[in-house]
Amino acid sequence: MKRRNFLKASALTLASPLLASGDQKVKRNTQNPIVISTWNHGIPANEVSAEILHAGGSALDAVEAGVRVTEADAQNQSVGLGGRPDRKGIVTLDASIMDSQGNAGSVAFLQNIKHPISVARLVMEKTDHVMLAGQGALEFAKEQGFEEENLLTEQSAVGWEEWKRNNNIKDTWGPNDDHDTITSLAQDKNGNIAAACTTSGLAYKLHGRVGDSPIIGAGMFVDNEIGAAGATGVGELVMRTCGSFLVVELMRQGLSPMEACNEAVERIIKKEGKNTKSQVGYIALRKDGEIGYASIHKGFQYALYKNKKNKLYDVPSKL
Ligand code: SD4
Repeated sequence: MKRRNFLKASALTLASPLLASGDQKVKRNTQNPIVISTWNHGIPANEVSAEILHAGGSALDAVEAGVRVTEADAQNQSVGLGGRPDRKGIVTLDASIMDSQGNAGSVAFLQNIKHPISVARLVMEKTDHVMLAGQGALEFAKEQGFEEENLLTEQSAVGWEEWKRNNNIKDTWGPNDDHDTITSLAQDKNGNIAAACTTSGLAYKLHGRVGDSPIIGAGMFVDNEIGAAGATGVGELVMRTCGSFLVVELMRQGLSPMEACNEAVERIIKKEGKNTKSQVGYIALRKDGEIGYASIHKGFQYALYKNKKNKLYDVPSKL
């Protein structure tokens, strides 16, 4: 093949799959709000998001309001108030948010603020930055009017004491063990997509540990031309594979949301081996409203609001 023809041919093979989902072949869903969230706490979160979407609100407002329900729920021990603490007994929170324009905001290692997702949104909207961490994030939150409060509930303190007594220091987490972040993806009546992710991270983690949830492209990612994806589970495995970004990019290359989630999980299994005890789950939402999901182990669930129904579904395991 002549050099010029070869270049032309390779450009075509590269370009066509890259455009597959971004072009007209995948039609944008409008007028039919959709929300997909991780785990069973996704149900009450979706309820709130759906109300906003049906009233004509934006996907961004919907995901923020939805995950705030989980953040405020003291019974939920993996997000916001009542989250399980780190090894030092301190609750540290990670959160991120992304809108349909590709704007993003996040906070990491934030303490004493119940709604990290709203702080993340203000980082996105009021600063030139994407991410604030630790003390700086706390100072920013306070400047924005957030009040400090103790997030360690009695229930979580008792769990931590018990964990210390058993000297149960472990560096891997089993399937669905001590982690269940909320990640939420929504599409509004205009067909625009946004995502939010918020967590207290892995229980009894090292002090200072930050997971995937505040990392754009790991915990969640939105490309309005294609769709969105979000993660839950052991963040280290998600970060090492740029999980949510990968799912969206695979959809861009023409994989269905389900195929994309499966491939992202398979890549983790390939690296970790089939004996891995760690759990990771993905959810995805393409711009035509089609969803995808996959997880390494059984136990992962997602809550889907679609066609005015809000239901919880089990995700089959890969292993
Ligand atoms: C983390 N991905 O901090 C979070 C925890 C989580 O389900 O999602 N648990 O690694």
